[in-house]
Amino acid sequence: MNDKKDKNVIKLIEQNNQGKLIINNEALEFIQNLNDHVGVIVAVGKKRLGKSFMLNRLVDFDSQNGFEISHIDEPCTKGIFMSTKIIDHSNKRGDKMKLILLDTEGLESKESSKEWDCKIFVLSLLMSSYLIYNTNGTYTRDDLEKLSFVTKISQNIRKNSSSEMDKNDFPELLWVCRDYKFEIKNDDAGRDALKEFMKTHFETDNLNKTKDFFIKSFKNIDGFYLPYPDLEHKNGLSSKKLLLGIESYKWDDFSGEFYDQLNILCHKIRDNVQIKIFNRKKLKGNIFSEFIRKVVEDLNNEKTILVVDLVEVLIKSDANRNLEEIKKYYSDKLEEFFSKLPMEWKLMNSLEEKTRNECLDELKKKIEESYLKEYEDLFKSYCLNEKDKSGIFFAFIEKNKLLIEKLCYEEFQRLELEYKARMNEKLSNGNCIENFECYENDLSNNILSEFKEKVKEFSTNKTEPVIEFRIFEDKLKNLREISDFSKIFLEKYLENEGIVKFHTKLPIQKLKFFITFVLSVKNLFCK
Ligand SMILES: Nc1nc2c(ncn2[C@@H]2O[C@H](COP(=O)(O)OP(=O)(O)OP(=O)(O)O)[C@@H](O)[C@H]2O)c(=O)[nH]1
Ligand SMILES: [Mg+2]
Repeated sequence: MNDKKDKNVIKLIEQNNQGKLIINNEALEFIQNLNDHVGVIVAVGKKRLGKSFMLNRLVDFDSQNGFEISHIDEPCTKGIFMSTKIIDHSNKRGDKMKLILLDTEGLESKESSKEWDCKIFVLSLLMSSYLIYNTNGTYTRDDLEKLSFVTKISQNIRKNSSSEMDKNDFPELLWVCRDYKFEIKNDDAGRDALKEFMKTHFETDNLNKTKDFFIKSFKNIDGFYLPYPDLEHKNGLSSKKLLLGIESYKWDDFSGEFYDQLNILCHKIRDNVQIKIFNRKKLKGNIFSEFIRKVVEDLNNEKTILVVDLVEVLIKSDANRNLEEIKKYYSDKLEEFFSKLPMEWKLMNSLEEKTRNECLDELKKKIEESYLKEYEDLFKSYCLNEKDKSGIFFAFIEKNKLLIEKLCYEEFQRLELEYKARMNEKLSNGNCIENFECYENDLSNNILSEFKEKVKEFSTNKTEPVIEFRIFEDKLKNLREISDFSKIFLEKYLENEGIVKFHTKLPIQKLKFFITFVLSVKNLFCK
């Protein structure tokens, strides 16, 4: 089907011998793989009026590699051709999209039926986000009626059995008058004249219904006058010569009013082209390709076209797929970051937050706006479900908490042993009572600060589960505490063991304290 493999274009639609529309799957696959919103510029109108030439200029295709143009009086473009160069584009509002250009077969050629023309026209209206209606001379009733006829047919196209299309589902219209012979006062002259022309036409003929259909069928209506091609060439070739041999010249070689106005026209198109929207959803390549498939199928079967349900289902399944991808990315990143827990809470939180925001940004880029909130919430609850403290990040929080507790417990045990060992050593030296209190204080303070040092990095963020030093301090206090003071036991101990020679100058309370402490510690260590 595609006889132009080396070119920037491919056939998208052709006619079979029963007059049905046939889609080229290779071209559809190309659209399907455009993983981005698409802006679709379609040029439609009478044969032999420079449609292909204008589209080539729009994206700087030279005539060798772009849409085929010819200077003979035979229809050149047959069916619908599509650009296959990936064109990243931003319109004047900053909307980012991949541009698709569709060049259609000229209408009213002697070889084609009215029915075929109608299919091409309706298809152009439905597929485009920016429709260029190409006529010659000036705005005429005849041309307006042809366009109105198509908009009337499009009223048979419904979103689904209960809702009609509205103007948001249709493209913006740019009506270009080629070979305009009169003075063009300014760049807006074509637009102002079109407005005036439409107003008088609909009012004079009392065509309110037609007008309603017409107005409802376009997001916006704009017009442009393009003068007769008075091409100038640096080699001094005449305009006629140039037009006849246009295929062999380069854009840079041209100048003149026509060329300047053509460039202004192209600028206008690039500025205003919008993302293809259907049922208030911005379409991406994969959805748009299915949209085309469905519209073509219904047109071929002469059925009422019901496209919305299909589009909704496709957008939803695309959103689900994107969510799954993002979830996987998030989990993989978390696994990677937290393969070496325990980790400082502050660092752990910031790594998670960074990854989550990165994923949300990606989700925003990928998911249709009207579903964004729903899918953002789904993603957030996958990460952190505040309600029931579930979500994948909570699993890491829990793991970190346990590992930090384990680390602290082990550290505590190690220090406890050390404390006991040093106390034991001190107590076995019989002459310890005089400076016992100082010694014990120093030792426990050292141990406390050693512990703090060890676990400090895991306890920096007070808002998160932190290791409470208090727990350690309490344990240490327990270890040091004199709980069961017994004078009898004390005396007995002093008599029998005689390892502690108390200092008679010590006040009795302090003395009791030390001795009881010694006993309890000894008890503890002898267990
Ligand atoms: N009169 C006129 N000729 C033009 C204009 N722009 C381009 N041409 C010439 O018109 C001839 C036909 O151009 P195409 O771009 O092939 O026209 P088309 O509308 O795509 O033709 P079909 O594909 O047959 O419908 C070429 O020789 C062009 O150089 C224009 O604004 N006015
Ligand atoms: Mg053409």
